[in-house]
Amino acid sequence: APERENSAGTDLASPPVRLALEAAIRAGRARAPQPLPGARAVTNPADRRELVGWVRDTPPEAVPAAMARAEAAAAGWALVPAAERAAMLERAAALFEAARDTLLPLAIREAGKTMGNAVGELREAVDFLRYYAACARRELAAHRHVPLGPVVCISPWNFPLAIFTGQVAAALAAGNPVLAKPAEQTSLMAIEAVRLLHAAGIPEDVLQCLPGGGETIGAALVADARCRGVVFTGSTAVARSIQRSLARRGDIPLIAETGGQNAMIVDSSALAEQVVTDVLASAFDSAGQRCSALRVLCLQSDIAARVVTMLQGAMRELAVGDPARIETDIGPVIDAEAETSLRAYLAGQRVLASVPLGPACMHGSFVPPSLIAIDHIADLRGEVFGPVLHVLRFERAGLDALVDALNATGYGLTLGVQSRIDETIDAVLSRAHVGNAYVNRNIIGAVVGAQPFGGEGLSGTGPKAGGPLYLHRLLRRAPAPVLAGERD
Ligand code: TXE
Repeated sequence: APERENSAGTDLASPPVRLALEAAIRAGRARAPQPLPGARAVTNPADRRELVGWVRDTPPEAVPAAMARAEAAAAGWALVPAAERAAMLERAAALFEAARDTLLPLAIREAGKTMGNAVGELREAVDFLRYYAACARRELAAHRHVPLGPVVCISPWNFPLAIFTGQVAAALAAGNPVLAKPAEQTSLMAIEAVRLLHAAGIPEDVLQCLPGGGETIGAALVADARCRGVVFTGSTAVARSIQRSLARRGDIPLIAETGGQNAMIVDSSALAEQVVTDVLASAFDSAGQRCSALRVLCLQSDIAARVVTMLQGAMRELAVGDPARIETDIGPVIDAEAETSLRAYLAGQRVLASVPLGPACMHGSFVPPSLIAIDHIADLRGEVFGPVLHVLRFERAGLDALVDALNATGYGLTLGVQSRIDETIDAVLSRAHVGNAYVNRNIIGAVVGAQPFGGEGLSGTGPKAGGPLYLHRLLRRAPAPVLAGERD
């Protein structure tokens, strides 16, 4: 895959940027946010005593009025030329870049992102804005396309800026009014992003942000008869419930991106040092809270003991702690609930390695990055959304059966292969059912425009985000044409 361009103009390695970021975080900490009446407090997952801000959730009775506003704005927005809509998104991209001293500290303090991850988030959000703007200019400007109408965008907390912005930008570029329901844990980031999109010229009725609960506000938005399309990223269970809700109302398109049971298959020809570097990044970056993250490392028996020993050594060097410090490799998980459920999961396992947590982790939602031994793919139960990596041994003769077992989990998001034998790589790739495969590298990359991202089966519906087909799912499809004479 091509390397991502430094699109947000932010080079974290440069000392001025790092100093400015640290100063912005300090300033944010020093300013005690004013409590809003009827609002809930948002605290920093790295230190739950630190107040980051206040969010006023949408009352459920406000949903029909918001839908009515969106519906009333639909015709006018559809008539705005695609090139003008694109220009607004491009202006928003520039505003996002200019707001980095607000957005990066929020990603760190509200979502627990490390500095590097926060920068990556901002870059990806900006890339999505420019990419869908370019698609609209290229594909929608010359011909008339009919948008769907009000589109509901429901996003998760793990990429609170990138996924949120990507969903919204695509739906707007296609000419739809948007009702965006961000994850409860990361509403401040979404509110800030929407403020910038409005400042770029998107009318307030065309883009509304409705923070609040999933089962209350999210479900009510989806169930409203005026909702003409849904874009969702999150758990498979919620995606299913949305699908059921929409099924009662005919042909309402749903784009769902959900989780994965992602594996890396390493044969005995692989370069062990490369494997260790790639495994650490793929499994533990973002504290494992990526739908693409590596969950199960499959090692050919001949090489297994050596790689596990090397991983144990490398894990001792990982710095887990305050994500606002540049030297931190791994920050907290999103909240106390996630910490409790991950710790409960770890309690019953055969732990091969566990990174000890220092005093910096005392008041936050931290989980020790851990390596767990399993014997069979079928031992994996559901998606473990945190810094937990399972390790499994296989024999060369069992390679096809291993890939079949991975396919049988029903998920099909990412897969890595590490080998210096082309036949092995081809054998795995031609058998596996996955959306994105990575050969002799880490599996955390998705590059807007260059390497579109999305899975199969339980992992999502397609089309891939950041890819050429995405906008088309957000347009009304003409009924399938019937040739004269073919009717009964
Ligand atoms: O996701 P949810 P959560 C997976 C991962 C994780 C699990 C739970 O497995 O452990 O999801 O995370 C809204 N109708 N991923 O709880 O619950 C909700 O408010 C309509 C994978 O955050 O699916 C939020 O805005 N909306 C992943 C969004 O759905 C509803 C990223 C996602 O919440 C709703 C994050 C309902 N009935 C989690 N219930 C990835 N693929 O990257 C909830 N919501």
